[in-house]
Amino acid sequence: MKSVIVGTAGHIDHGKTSLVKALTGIDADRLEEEKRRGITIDIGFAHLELTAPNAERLRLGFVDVPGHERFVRNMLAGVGGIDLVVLVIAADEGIKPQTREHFDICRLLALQHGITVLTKSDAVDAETLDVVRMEVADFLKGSFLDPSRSPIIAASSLTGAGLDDVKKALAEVASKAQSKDANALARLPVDRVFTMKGFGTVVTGTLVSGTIRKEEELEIFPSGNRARVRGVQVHGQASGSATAGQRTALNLASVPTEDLERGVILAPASTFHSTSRIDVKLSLLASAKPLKDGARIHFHSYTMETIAEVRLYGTNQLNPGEDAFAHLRLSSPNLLLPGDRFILRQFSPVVTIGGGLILDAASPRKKREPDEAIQFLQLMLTAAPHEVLAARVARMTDQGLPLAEVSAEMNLRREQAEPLATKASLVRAGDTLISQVSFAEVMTRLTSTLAKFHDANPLVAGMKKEELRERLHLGPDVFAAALAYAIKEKKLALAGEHVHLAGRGVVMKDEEAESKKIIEQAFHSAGLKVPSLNEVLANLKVDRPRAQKIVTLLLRDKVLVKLSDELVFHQSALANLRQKISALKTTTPRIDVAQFKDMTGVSRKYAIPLLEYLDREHVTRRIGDARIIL
Ligand SMILES: Nc1nc2c(ncn2[C@@H]2O[C@H](COP(=O)(O)OP(=O)(O)OP(=O)(O)O)[C@@H](O)[C@H]2O)c(=O)[nH]1
Ligand SMILES: [Mg+2]
Repeated sequence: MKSVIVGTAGHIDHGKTSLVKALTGIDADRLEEEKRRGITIDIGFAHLELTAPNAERLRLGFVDVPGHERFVRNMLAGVGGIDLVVLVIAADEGIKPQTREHFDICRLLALQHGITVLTKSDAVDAETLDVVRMEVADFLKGSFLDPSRSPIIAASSLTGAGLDDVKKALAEVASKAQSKDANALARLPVDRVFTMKGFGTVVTGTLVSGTIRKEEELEIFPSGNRARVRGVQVHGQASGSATAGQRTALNLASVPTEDLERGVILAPASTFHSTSRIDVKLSLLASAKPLKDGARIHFHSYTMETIAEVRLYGTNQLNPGEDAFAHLRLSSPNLLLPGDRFILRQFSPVVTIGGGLILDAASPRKKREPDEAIQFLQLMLTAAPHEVLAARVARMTDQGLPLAEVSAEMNLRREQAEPLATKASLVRAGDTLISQVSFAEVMTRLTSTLAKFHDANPLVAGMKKEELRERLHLGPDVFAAALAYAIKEKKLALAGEHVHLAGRGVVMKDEEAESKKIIEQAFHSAGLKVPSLNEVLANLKVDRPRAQKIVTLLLRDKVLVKLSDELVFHQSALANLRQKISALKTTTPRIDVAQFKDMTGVSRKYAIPLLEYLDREHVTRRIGDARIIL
């Protein structure tokens, strides 16, 4: 059965709630104060099943809104998720201020379907009804409710006249209206929160996309806290799941109620991010005052509202009836996505002045030239999805865009994002997408960084992988892909953990590697009583120049430490010495050369350079012929 959400709209007292009741039998005015005052204050709900002309069964969920000018913000909380509108105009009053304001809101939300009902037809004569009908037809001309494509029906909730025509027309438009996408990622903007005895926390809302199942874990925006769905109700009936286009109630487990209020949004956990910076296409109503750059306004989207600051791109002022690209900075963040519609109301006095379409909810922090921003947003507005993806990936340059972020930015499932990435000819670096241009730049930087390194370090095998990645400021995915590609292309090669340019770097042959081990071992086991370097080198399999090269490498890597031309120590021997001398501090704070010789067993020839080394290392300080231990 197709589920469609129908909203009412129209001036106060024009008969919206009465019409909903006459059609559905349900009184949508649920508050005691509403019943007492005879007006609607907050949104109310009802439902009706109908059969479409093509015999399709339809379930209409009604959201009845208040007409009072002071409750437009409640009207906005209800109208965000509707698929079609019933514009209600009382035949005895005609078009009034909130007829216009509600209708403006419907147009700004880009509603495509609806009908117009002239209520209280019993209260006027046929002639008056004709005049009102003409006035209304004129008012609707050129809009989505233009009389040529959408009926204007006179009806009376009191006598029942015209109600069948209203139902018939509703069934017809409802069957034409496009269903919300039940396969998309779920979003439930919450319009009511209450606790039920023995039941716990319940939230309700119009499920604007996707499907929510019992036992699912949802994330609450903007708090980021999690909630488990303990139960689902659709139009008051328990159900295993709710699908897009249904009035939905969820019984939530493990949620602090202070986390929940009208305006929060529930969505699958770990999928989206809250944002307070959005780029939009904004339209100013012809009836509004000019909107200046930097103006503060009230921002409404779905059930949320907040204050926002408008930054116009490329202009200082937007004139009535005009459009512009703009950046909105919201005073409280929430989950908003490209394609979402919003309404702007003047800061004070509070009247509806415009609205628009969100194009980018992942707007970069870094300052851009207005032209650059405008060009990007124009593309977001008009380009095909794979081009939009390409532009979003390109702006991330060499950082690339992880697939998880594609989901968050574009409101796509991974299965939808992957084919787009292929179509956009993007480079796939693990789970990250990067443009071909950026990837080529990474390759250039990779080889030039290594070339520089080799020039500066002719005797080193190459750069450590991690060091190279950090030097290039790359994420792990992009770095790994670039490295793998460069190796495949034989531009680079790996030697253990070291990366070097093909044909560069120091490559040890077997006997060299063995000699290196022998040298290291000789010095390591000698401790402080080191052999002469000549002696060690003479016993190696490799020739003298190559042996010298190996020693240079060991010195560079700080495995060996040179204290004078003839004296070379293993770093571990020196470390031991430093430790041993430091440990003496409490018992023998002062030592002379003789004591040092006794203690270490080295000759004077070794003792002096070693003590000078300790002075340099700030382990000791020379005073006359003695040393104090620091
Ligand atoms: N004669 C006549 N009176 C009607 C009709 N429909 C509604 N009324 C009366 O008009 C008044 C307002 O009706 P509501 O249905 O509450 O109007 P509303 O548009 O819901 O008002 P708000 O929600 O406050 O904006 C009530 O006193 C109704 O009895 C009708 O078809 N004929
Ligand atoms: Mg009402």
